[in-house]
Amino acid sequence: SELAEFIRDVPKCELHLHIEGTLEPELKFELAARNGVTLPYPDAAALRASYSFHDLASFLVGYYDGVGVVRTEQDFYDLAWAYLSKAHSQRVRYAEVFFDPQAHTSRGVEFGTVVRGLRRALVDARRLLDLRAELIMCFLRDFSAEYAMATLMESLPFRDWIIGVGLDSDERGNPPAKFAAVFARARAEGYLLTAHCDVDQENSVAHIRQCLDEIGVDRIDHGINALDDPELPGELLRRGIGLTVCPVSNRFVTGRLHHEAVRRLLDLGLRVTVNSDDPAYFDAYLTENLLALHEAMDLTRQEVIQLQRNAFEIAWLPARVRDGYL
Ligand code: ES4
Ligand code: ZN
Repeated sequence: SELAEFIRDVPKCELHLHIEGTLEPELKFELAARNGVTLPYPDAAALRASYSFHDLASFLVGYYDGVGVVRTEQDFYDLAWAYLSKAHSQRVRYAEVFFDPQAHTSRGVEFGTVVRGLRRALVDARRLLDLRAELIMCFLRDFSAEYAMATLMESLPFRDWIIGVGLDSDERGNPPAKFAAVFARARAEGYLLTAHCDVDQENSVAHIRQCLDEIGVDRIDHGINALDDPELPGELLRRGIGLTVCPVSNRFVTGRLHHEAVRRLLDLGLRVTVNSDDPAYFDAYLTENLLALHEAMDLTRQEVIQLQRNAFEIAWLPARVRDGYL
C-alpha cells in the first residue's frame, strides 16, 4: 500500500536497540567457527527454528547464553557493523545503541575490547553510510548494584564514547531504586539516564514512578504501563519524557503488540517512539515494527511522521544536530 511505501522510505531514528539482540544466527555460526566454539545446532536455520520464547525470562536465558561466541574486538566490530548496515538499508539516519558490558565482562571479555570494537563500527558507519550512532551502556539489573557501580567506574576511560546509561534484563524483583546510587553517580559523570520499565511487569507503575522520583531519568524504555496510572501520563508530558516502545518485542513477551497504547500515547501528545529491541530474535527490524503496527491499527501518515519526529526530538543529540534531522 501507499502507507507501507511511506513507512519504508521515511527517514528513521532508532532509540531502543540492544546490539546483542542483533546477532543473527548466520553471524553467530561464523563467529563460533572463528573462535572454535561448537554450537548445539547443525546450522543457522536449525538455530533459528529453535527460537521459542513465551516470556521475558525464557528469552533472556538463551539471549545471554547465545552471545558467548562474541569475544574479540573484531567480533564486536562485526556485530555492530552488521546491524548498522541493516539499519542503513531501512533508512535509519540516527541510532542509539544499547550494549550490556556485563554480559561480556562476566565471561572474561574486557570492557575495553567490547567498547573499542563497537565504537570502531560506529565511526565507520558515520563515514561510509552517513548513519550517525551513539552508545548507551546498560546495567544488568539481575546483577548487584555493586557490580553495576564497578562497571560504571570501568567505563570512565571511555566516557567520550558513551552518551548515557540504561538498565535492562530481568525486571522481576529488580526495581530501579536498587540502582539509585549508581544512576546518581552516572549523572554526576555527565551521562544521560534511561531505564527499562518492561510491559506488564509485577510492579510496572511503581517502577515508572521510581524512575521519575528516585532516578530522575531522561527517558523510559517501554513504559507503556504509565497509562495504568492517573498521574503518570500528565507527569511524563509535563517533563517531556519520551517512551521507547517496541511493538513486536511486546508481542513476543506478552502476546500483544499493545498498539492501542501507542495510539493513546500519541493522542495524549506524549513523545512515544517505535523501536526494534532485539531484531534478530524477534525477526523484525525498525521497518517491520512500523509495518506490524500499521497492520494492527491502520496508522495514518501523520502518525508515522509524528513517531519519527518524536524519536528525533527525544534523541540524545546536541540541539543543533537534532534540528538538522527535524
Ligand atoms: C531485553 Cl526484551 C528485553 N527486556 C529486558 N532486557 C532486555 N535486554 C535485551 N532484551
Ligand atoms: Zn530493551
